[in-house]
Amino acid sequence: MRGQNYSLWSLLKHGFKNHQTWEPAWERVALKPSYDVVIVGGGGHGLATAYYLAKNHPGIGRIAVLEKGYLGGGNTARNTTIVRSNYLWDESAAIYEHSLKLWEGLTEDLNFNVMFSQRGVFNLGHTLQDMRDIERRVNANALQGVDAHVLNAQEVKEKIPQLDCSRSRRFPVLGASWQPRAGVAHHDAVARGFARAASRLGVDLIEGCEVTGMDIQNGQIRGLQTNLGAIKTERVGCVAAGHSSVLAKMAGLRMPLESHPLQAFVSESMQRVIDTVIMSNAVHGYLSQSDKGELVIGAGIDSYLGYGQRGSPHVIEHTAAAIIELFPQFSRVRMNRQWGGIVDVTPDACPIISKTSVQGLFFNCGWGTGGFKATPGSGHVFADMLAKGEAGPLSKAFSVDRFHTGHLIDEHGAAGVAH
Ligand code: FAD
Ligand code: PYC
Repeated sequence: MRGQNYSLWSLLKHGFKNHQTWEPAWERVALKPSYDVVIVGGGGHGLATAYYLAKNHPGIGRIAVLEKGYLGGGNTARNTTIVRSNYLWDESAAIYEHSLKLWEGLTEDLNFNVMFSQRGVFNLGHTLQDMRDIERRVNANALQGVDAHVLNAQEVKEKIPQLDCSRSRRFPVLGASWQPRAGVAHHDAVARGFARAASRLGVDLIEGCEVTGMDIQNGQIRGLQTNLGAIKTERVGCVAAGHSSVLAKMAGLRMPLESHPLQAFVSESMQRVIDTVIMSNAVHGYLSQSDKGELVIGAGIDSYLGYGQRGSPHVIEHTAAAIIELFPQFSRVRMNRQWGGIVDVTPDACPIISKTSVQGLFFNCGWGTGGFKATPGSGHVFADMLAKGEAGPLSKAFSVDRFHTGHLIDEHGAAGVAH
């Protein structure tokens, strides 16, 4: 939209012209018979991978992103946009902090406003054990160079006056961890920004293109079958979130993943009442307020496995109860919309960024309930892996081999309420 005039008159003029004079954000191209690198999955991570691959590795050749639906229409369109890096273990804090640093310059880098708002994230503690876990994590963050603080109940109340901090609550607020540089970004803007920038660097973005099979000969990937025809390629990066195990099966691989529904919902629009992000593992809910004024609310995964992008009503009921426990006044707010995504959860709540036993076939998956915050960092390190064929310093701990060697990175605590 560079150079567009945003006056009301201009908006009306373009509206009546049915946007015909608008420059498309990315080029629509036909699928070619062969590519040097193919990325399967056109969510935020796949698009970021394509962008950094084209930008940082210009000699890599022709790149395509194949998306079975529309770009950014999976979990990218469905998540609640929380961005933070306050994880417990060095390996995960490092990759999420790398991502947070990229978020801080992303709007300028893409020349597209991704609406990154560093409004801070609070993780509330309601028991002595919660507070000990918070102190441990914040101390770890201090050593890792991640900005995080322990606040007591009074300090929390000063920063979030609407929060019910009375001692008589069933789960009284004893304190919180607070990451001031954390916040939210706009999910659609992120996908569109990466898509536009990747397209301008010559990446083919193919929507409505479902990968249905893999052509593997002598342990090397040679091509892909799709609903739009077969293509030849010797390097494939699968970034398909909730469908990663389906793709792995096409290659005869078994990934340690479970696909679960994860739901969220929003209220009617209101004046600004919440200017930060609040999460509570104990009462089990989280919320922020969107720029439109809606309360954006979520909690945990539905416990059953499935590929349906919807969830069960009892999860919504428990989530609403948790939010009312924290903010009794919101019991009077009407809820507007509910939806679900499909998230791919690993046993240690950490991602898999890995080569596989098939030469040329790589997976970036298992971000579970927390991958939106990783979008730029994940794309950046995965592009590097696809270009060099090997893990780099930030991705090497996330090899799928850790489930054989036992070098797990248990982030169930910091992965938080949604896990
Ligand atoms: P997706 O956007 O799902 O992209 C994967 C793409 O692969 C999809 O578009 C899909 O259509 C495509 N695909 C699948 N199979 C094929 C195939 N065979 N051929 C071609 N294409 C294929 N994370 C946070 O950090 N903060 C949050 O606040 C947060 N909230 C969440 C709330 C909800 C309700 C949900 C559902 C998720 C949330 N997440 C959050 C998690 C986050 O959304 C995901 O971890 C992240 O979006 C996954 O990466 P992705 O964006 O590339 O996935
Ligand atoms: O990872 O911070 C997170 C998160 C919040 C809600 C869903 N995921």
